[in-house]
Amino acid sequence: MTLPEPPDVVRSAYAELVVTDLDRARWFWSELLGMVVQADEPDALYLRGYDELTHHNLVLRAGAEPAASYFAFRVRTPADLARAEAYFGELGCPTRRLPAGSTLGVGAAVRVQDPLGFTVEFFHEIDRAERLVQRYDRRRGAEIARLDHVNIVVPDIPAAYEHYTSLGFGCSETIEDEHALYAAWMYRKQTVHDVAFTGGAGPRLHHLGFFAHESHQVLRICDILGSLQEEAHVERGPGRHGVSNAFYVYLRDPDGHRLEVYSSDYYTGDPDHETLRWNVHDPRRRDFWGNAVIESWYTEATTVLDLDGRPCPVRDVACDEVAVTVGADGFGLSTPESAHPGS
Ligand code: 4SX
Ligand code: FE2
Ligand code: CA
Repeated sequence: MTLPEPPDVVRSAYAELVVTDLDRARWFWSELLGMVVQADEPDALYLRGYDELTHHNLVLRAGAEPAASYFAFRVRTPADLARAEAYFGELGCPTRRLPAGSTLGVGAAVRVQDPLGFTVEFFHEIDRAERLVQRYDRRRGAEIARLDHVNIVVPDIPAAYEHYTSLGFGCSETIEDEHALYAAWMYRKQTVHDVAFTGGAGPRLHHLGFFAHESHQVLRICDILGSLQEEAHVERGPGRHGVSNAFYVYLRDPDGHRLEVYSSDYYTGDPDHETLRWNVHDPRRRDFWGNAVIESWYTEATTVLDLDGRPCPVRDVACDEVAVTVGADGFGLSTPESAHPGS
């Protein structure tokens, strides 16, 4: 199939999470994590990081069940909205035009249900926000700077890789072996990723990755959670990723939505940037110090909603590498034998 020209995606920009208790969500995301409240409505909060110069990186919307409504990519020009509509229309995906203001602070947008089953928004115009880069006096918690990436759970990693390659994304890193692709990190902005894939029953949202500049900000939010006896919000880490080299911690918000505080990855903007390929048996791939990944990180994720706000049914994993290969990308259970075959 020859597809029309895809929209020119600049970066991952924001996402909307449905939360069941907006006050508790505000406490977690704003008071503890330190995201800035940009706008406050009776049923929604609009939050951004300190470096962000646009209206928001996250919308928290009150609802009956936790879910992820959509995630959004900024596109380079207003004409890219029509490109998004034509491109996804040609793929047979449902598409919807949103008039300016449908999301507070955002201009006209196009929402699609993509071939992987996710509701994805494309927008160009968004209100400017006050520059807080050097308002050190206002910083709290993890001192979140901006949204860095979205990680999605998909049953078919090669299909996700092909889809985002067609959309013009580069691939910075993979986890693979001679038989299969287990995970991939793909970018439009000049960092390791805007989107990455975790294998499992999907479509589901795995996590939102928020950028902090320095590793001490990752440690500080862990210390704060410990002091408040809120340590149950810490799910995985802190640690150093093999993939991306980022210093990280994964937290779960009061509704179980997973977020990552992600700091200090690297530049990928050269045109001949090469993909770094990790073997699935390398114990350093997901934690450079070889710490095991806990099971919930692989299995638990957030329900995603379709264009009409209904939960998307999930499809099970096509080829479960955990079941077929001892020490593969499952539960961090690499054995010495699988890490160094034959030794
Ligand atoms: O667990 S991995 O080291 O593969 C990893 C997970 C690397 C970068 C990420 O952003 C991530 O979520
Ligand atoms: Fe991540
Ligand atoms: Ca824990």
